[in-house]
Formats: sequence, C-alpha cells, structure tokens
Amino acid sequence: TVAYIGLGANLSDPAKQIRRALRRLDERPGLQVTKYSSFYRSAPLGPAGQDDYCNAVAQLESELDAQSLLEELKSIERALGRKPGAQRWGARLIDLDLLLFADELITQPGLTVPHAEIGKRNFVLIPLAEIAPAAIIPGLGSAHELADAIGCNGLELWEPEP
Ligand code: A4P
Ligand code: MG
Repeated sequence: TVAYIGLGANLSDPAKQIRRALRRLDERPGLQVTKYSSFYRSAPLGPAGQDDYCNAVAQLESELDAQSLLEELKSIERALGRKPGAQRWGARLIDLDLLLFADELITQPGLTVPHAEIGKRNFVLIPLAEIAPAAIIPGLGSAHELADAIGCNGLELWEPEP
C-alpha cells in the first residue's frame, strides 16, 4: 500500500529530528520510504510562544495495515524521545501523522484517515503536492489542486538556497 506520512518537529534541531524519523521509518520491517519532500519552515499553529516548525511529507510503501502503521509511527515517536501526554498542539520533538493510506477512508477510535486537518494545513498540502501532485485526498480533491488553492503563505524552505 502507498501511504503518506506528515512529519513535524519544533524542538532540538527540528530538521535533524525529521531526518532521524525518516531513517527509523525506512528501517522498520514492512515499511520503505520511497520519497520525501523538501523541509519547510512555518510558524506554529496552536499555543503561542513555541519555536518554528519544520515539516515534511514522506511517501511509504507499507506491507502493514493502517492500524499497525499508526502503531509504528507512535513507537518511533517514543523511540525518538517524544514525551507522552504533552499538550495538544504544543511544542514537540517529533510528530508523525498518517495522512493518506491508499484511497481508504478510515474512521476508527484513535485513527482518522485522511488526517482530519489535512485540507486546512499548507505545511502538509504543499510538501504533499511536491512529491505526489496527483495523489487524491478522498472527499477533497487532488494534492496539487488543494495546494494551489491554499497557497504557500507563511511557508518557506527550512534552509533557503544561498
Ligand atoms: N489519530 C487519529 N488519526 C490519526 C492519524 N491519521 N495520524 C490519533 C496520527 N494520529 C492520529 O495524536 C493524538 C491522537 O490522534 C493519537 O493518539 C492518534 O491515535 P498525537 O500526535 O498524540 O497528539 P497531537 O499531535 O498533539 O495532536 P494532534 O491533534 O494530532 O495534533 P496535530 O494535528 O498533529 O498537530 N504547526 C506547524 N506549523 N506545523 C506542525 O506540524 N503540528 C501540530 C500538531 C500543531 N501545530 C503545528 C504543527
Ligand atoms: Mg499528531
């Protein structure tokens, strides 16, 4: 199954945390990272007073079902040192969200796919459209249509070209 993961971090050298998470994902049995986007910088959505976020999107080839993939994501978050029970939308070392799982619509306790906020966040839609412009977000449209509509206001490359 082709799946897309949103990666976000805003503590302890965020880009390094994203690179660590990508490596961990690729190392897991049954998961392979087949593509990932540029790294982007944006102001935090949520409580004020946090540092900027680094965000990226990865394309995975998954032999796992969606629920098992979510468990792997949570396990990698813990392995990288994310503290459980932190504030919702508060600062975090690493956040891994399951954005898309093929064209499936999933509404289970603890798992909503497509990710509930996907259509509202340019720090997700722009990197997704970069690596998979034709990807369909069930019920909303294609990644590139949604990215064009939301625009890249407030978003820049993490390390702009000199
Ligand atoms: N959950 C349900 N569906 C999913 C899914 N598709 N993927 C459940 C991942 N998790 C899913 O997540 C809370 C619960 O959501 C999980 O137990 C899981 O079963 P969490 O990661 O533990 O908590 P959270 O991340 O604090 O809350 P939430 O609501 O997931 O926040 P988001 O949506 O992840 O937002 N600003 C910028 N600029 N960039 C960011 O990346 N990220 C956030 C966090 C806030 N502000 C940001 C950014
Ligand atoms: Mg999350």
